[in-house]
Amino acid sequence: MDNGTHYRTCHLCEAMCGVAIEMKDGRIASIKGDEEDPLSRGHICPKAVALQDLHEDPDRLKKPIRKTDSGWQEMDWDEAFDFVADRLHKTRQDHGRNSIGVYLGNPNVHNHGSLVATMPFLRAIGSQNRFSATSNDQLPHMLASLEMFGHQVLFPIPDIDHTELFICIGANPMASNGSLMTVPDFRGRLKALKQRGGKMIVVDPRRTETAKLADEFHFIRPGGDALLLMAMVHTLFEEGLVDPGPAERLVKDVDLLRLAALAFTPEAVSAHTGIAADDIRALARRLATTRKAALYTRMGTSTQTFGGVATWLAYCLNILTGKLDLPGGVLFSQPAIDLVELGAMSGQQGHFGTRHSRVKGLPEFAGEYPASTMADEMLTPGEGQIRAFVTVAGNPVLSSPNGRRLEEALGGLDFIVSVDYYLNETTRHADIILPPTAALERSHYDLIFSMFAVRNVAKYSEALFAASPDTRHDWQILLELAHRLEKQRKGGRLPLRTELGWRAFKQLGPDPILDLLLRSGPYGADAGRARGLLQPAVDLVIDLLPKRHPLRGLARLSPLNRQWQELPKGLSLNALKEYPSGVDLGPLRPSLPDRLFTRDGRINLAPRRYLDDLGRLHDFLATPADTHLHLIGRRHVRSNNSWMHNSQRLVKGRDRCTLMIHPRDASRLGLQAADSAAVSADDRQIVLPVEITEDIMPGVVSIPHGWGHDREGTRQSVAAAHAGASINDVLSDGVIDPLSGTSVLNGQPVTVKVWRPERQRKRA
Ligand SMILES: Nc1nc2c(c(=O)[nH]1)N[C@H]1C(S)=C(S)[C@@H](COP(=O)(O)OP(=O)(O)OC[C@H]3O[C@@H](n4cnc5c(=O)[nH]c(N)nc54)[C@H](O)[C@@H]3O)O[C@H]1N2
Ligand SMILES: Nc1nc2c(c(=O)[nH]1)N[C@H]1C(S)=C(S)[C@@H](COP(=O)(O)OP(=O)(O)OC[C@H]3O[C@@H](n4cnc5c(=O)[nH]c(N)nc54)[C@H](O)[C@@H]3O)O[C@H]1N2
Ligand code: SF4
Ligand SMILES: [Mo]
Repeated sequence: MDNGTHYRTCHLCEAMCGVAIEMKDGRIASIKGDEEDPLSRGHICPKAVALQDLHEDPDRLKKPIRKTDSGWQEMDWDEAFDFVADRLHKTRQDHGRNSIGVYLGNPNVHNHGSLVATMPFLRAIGSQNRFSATSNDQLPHMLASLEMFGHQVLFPIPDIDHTELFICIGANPMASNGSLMTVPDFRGRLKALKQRGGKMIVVDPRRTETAKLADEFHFIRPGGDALLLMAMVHTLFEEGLVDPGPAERLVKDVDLLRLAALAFTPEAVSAHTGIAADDIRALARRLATTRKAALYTRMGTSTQTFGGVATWLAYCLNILTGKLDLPGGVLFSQPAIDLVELGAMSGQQGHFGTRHSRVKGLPEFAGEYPASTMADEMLTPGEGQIRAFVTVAGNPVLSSPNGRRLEEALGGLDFIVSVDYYLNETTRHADIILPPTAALERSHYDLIFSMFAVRNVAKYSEALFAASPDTRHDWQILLELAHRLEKQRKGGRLPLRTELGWRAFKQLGPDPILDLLLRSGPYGADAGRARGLLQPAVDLVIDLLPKRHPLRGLARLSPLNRQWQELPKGLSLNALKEYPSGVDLGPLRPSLPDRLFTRDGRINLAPRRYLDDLGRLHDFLATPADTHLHLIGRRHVRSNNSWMHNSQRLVKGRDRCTLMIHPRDASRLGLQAADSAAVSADDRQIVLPVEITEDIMPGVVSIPHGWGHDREGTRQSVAAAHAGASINDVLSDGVIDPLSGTSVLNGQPVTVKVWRPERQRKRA
């Protein structure tokens, strides 16, 4: 496009903001919020400019590069694909299929092409040694959804636009713009909430940007959430405040939950949480007695020692107080492409613990092992040891705990290929890097985040720039590798039908699939006259067939499902192209009991796994609170995980990679404002500037993740000049939530000391 305005969705975080990109003479002249976007209504954050910076970044790779004795050398695509397929195939032949490890990073879920191509790619690799950012992130939410609602991606979304009480625990939407709650312009939505008389309560070990806007704020000791939430459940039962409302007839095992919470009185948990018993009781009462209320938890409660139990209890609290399926409470979304129903139709509701990792015996979730055990699987010899590794859009060296150990493990592998457009802390270990096209060179549809949005919307963005012929999209790279690997596996030739299938897939790409899914989805074409004939048949199928029958799934998904008949109709890819700012599909609305996927059609309030983990919670309560400093993470609105520090406009200004510490702790340790501190645990240590602030709870220190760009041999010049230190170089990969396998990224104990470079050097 030469001149004019291009509308699209920003893909950088989960918020799905609409952007209006002004083009002049083939270049981006400005990036602004799109006022017409039905969800973001003109909001963008400072990161939106990075869309341009990423596109124009001279460090961004455009051609495959291969590591040689004389440095990195560019390679042709065809040659590169053959090279990778040969090496992976050889590893598979020599050491078995599980000898290939795969790590999928976060940007994959912001990329519909990758999502469509990942499945065939993983199938072609055929290894059980799969990992992703999930186990450093939202796994406990997926597990709770699977155990309670029968589907791993069916999340209750806070109806922030209609609620009157928003309780936010372990999340900082003012910085993150929401997670498992796509909520662009959180500030504006909060303002509207307050204008209608609503309130926000925040619980966090740090007085965050969100906490500063709260009507009520409580510091909580890291890892204390399960106890806090248990005591709230206890209070509800004790004071007769349990009333599941819309979900009344669906919930089961309420009594088991009551018994489980018996010992956890607010008084008993007060010391371990740092919250007064009266405040805990008041919190439970507020939730119960405010009709339209939503309790929301995120990273701080999921990536910690009791991540599994805490997330489950948060779901329980919403259900016990009648907030589930209530407008203004928490509801399931109804996206235009319903991956929940599509997953269920193909038997992909999810699974957990069907097999266990080789070295530590940790449970798989959704076919993946915990990222914390990746290095174990590379370093421990034996049958099934990882010898070759594939990373796709991931930077686990900075994003997984104990990054240095992971680097050591990567260094010992036979072969690594990375699909990534940066030569960074992880990909520098690769033998070959396959860079995809830039985001603005591909079309965009949010398959995942549309499911988490606080309003149902659909939007398709066409590519802004044409991809040059000598580049490949992520989906093309993945499909090409998959095709070649499959061919190799079959001895060099595929049966004609399979071969033609691959070719057609590679020719078409993901967009025709989008079109098909949109048309056949709940907002798809109006059945018109066909309805008269087909409706009775569809009704019959839905009524008569067993809950999990694929035909029933198909019927439910179709525009002919009566439940969705009042929905707007007529979506298709072409229809969406007519509305470049997106289409509003209305607010979240009740969907129970139809949207449950449990076998008995009920909500399981007390799944066995969680009850089994309560012994550990009792033990924790019985042990006196320890006196260590506890390390937590943090996010900043101008940063995004590990990969946006190469934009000068985003990193400029004051150093943000600091150790936040309370004045009381600082003075005890002799730390002053201009000092650097050494933060350590076992033999791991990093050094970074201190930031003394009363905004952090005494006994707690905070470091953001995604920094540590001072490693040798990377090619991100701006990031290297703003290196910071990686919190994951201190965090242990041996500490996980044993229930779910999630990494403990918040609440690990650390030692902090003043760092005096001169003296240290002399001594050394
Ligand atoms: N201590 C601590 N650790 C954390 C967290 C924390 O809060 N504290 N947060 C965790 C969370 S929530 C997450 S999601 C993870 C993220 O962990 P990862 O997904 O492993 O890491 P990212 O930093 O998102 O790195 C993304 C990589 O993808 C590349 N990339 C970007 N866009 C594309 C694309 O379109 N295609 C391809 N092929 N590559 C692309 C980037 O260059 C970069 O290398 O980090 C986790 N780690
Ligand atoms: N600007 C920006 N936005 C982002 C990202 C980013 O890196 N930068 N990353 C994106 C990604 S991948 C994700 S997953 C989301 C995450 O979205 P959020 O979950 O909202 O992000 P965080 O800022 O990590 O919020 C976690 C909060 O938990 C607190 N906390 C730490 N330990 C505990 C604890 O034990 N208990 C309690 N109650 N709280 C605790 C922390 O102080 C912090 O305020 O953000 C997304 N959006
Ligand atoms: S909040 Fe910022 S990074 Fe996230 S989608 Fe909106 S503009 Fe993009
Ligand atoms: Mo994340």
